[in-house]
Amino acid sequence: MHRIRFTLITALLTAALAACGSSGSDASPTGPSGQLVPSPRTVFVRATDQMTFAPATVTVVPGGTVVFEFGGLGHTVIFDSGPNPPDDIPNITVNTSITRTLTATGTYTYHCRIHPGMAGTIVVADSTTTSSATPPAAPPQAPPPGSYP
Ligand SMILES: [Cu+2]
Repeated sequence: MHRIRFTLITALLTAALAACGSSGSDASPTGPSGQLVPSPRTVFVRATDQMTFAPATVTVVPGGTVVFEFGGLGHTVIFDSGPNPPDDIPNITVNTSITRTLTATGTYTYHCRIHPGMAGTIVVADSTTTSSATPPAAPPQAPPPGSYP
């Protein structure tokens, strides 16, 4: 008797795990309420005193410019990847702004040479998809009849 019950539970667990594994395949890159908006021609990235690039990820049109704004704490910008990365800003730079132009569509990553973990991403694309801040709420579900404990 116990043996049959154990087998049944094992079968149910296996089915549940299989369902979990297959549920990730239908994820679409854009949410149902995502909206395409044109990318800006110029974006500003601050190299902050908190050792971050802010915002960490920006999107700009092909041929657009990224303005790196340096404050009182020195930073560098070293490009790591991307289809056609612009020149690095290899020298420790303070209190100025330096512009870089990105021509080729794609994703570019960069980092600061002197601050481990200080990194950012530039996406070069004609448009970007907004992510909806408030996903549509599921309608409240009434309990099935006769489900009182
Ligand atoms: Cu830095």
